Amino acid sequence: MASSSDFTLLCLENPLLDIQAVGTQELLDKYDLKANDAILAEDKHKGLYEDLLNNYDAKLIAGGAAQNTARGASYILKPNSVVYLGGVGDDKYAAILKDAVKQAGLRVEYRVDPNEPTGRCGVVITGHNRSLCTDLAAANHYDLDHLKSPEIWPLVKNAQFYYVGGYHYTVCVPAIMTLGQEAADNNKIFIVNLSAPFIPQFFKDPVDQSAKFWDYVICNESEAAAYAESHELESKTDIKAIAKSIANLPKANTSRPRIVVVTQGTEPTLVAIQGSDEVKEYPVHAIASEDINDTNGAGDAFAGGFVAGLVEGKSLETAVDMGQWLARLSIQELGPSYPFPKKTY
Ligand code: 26A
Repeated sequence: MASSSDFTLLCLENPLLDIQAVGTQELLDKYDLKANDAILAEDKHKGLYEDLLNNYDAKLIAGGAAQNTARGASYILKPNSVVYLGGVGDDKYAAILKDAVKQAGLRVEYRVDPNEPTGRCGVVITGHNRSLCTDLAAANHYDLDHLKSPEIWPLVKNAQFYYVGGYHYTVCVPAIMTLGQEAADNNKIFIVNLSAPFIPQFFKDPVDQSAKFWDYVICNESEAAAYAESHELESKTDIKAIAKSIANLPKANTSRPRIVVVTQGTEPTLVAIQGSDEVKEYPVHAIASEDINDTNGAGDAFAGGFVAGLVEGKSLETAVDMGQWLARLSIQELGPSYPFPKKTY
């Protein structure tokens, strides 16, 4: 039986199936992809998925950035802690996703679209880089009706932490605003991940509209730089200064300061706190290059560990360390996955 303290973390974004293979520069060139990037598929990319499956021995792996984070948080937290929302189709790809999340103990409440297939992300691995190319399909049809439905809204009301993947800014801004408002009105925690440079770059208006609700912002150095660029901040390269600027944006719930966490690959993770001049640095746990399987989902895993730390009421320092611990585990696995049998922090 679920109790009211269950499902305290509610996550929202785009459930996707990753079609992942080790590729070549030639493959990247063929589809005009950068080695390390995340984009939405255009017509010229549509052949990528079949190409990966037919010619590159691609594997099908559960993906979707915030779904990876939600699986990561439930990997750490006690059972029945995390619920994830997003849109899928009524097909075999959705069945693969459901199987994968079950293993991690994550509850999913999908909006099932009868007319659209489940979204796919083509993942081309070259060395330690990953190029992500997403065809959102059913994930693009997530809507406020689902969030506010009699089955889902009680889960929203019950949760104390909301985690929104930034990729959802391309899908359903009203759902993001509704969760943000709900958090601000009830002193709950609203966490956003900026997800990819194109989000603060091309979705600037909805990003800015919801910024007042952000209690925690998680991003990496290139997303921070893209934010600085599109917002014409004074420094476009000083990541500490950018983190401080985001931390000091106006905030709806003034009872706690905003916290901005910037990961920088193997460089130290930065933490800026609203109203504070100091930006703290936390070194990452080093990992031997030969132990890296691939970096697909490393940032999502960091977020999963970090958010699990917040839910468990850990200190900021411990939460960052939990993020780095989970990221380290995930990059040793194939795609955005975690080792089983489970390891404990
Ligand atoms: C809207 N877009 C582009 C996306 C994504 C996405 N998840 C949600 N929306 N593009 C890539 N991903 C996911 O990111 C993970 C790695 O961080 C991939 O599915 C992959 O699992």
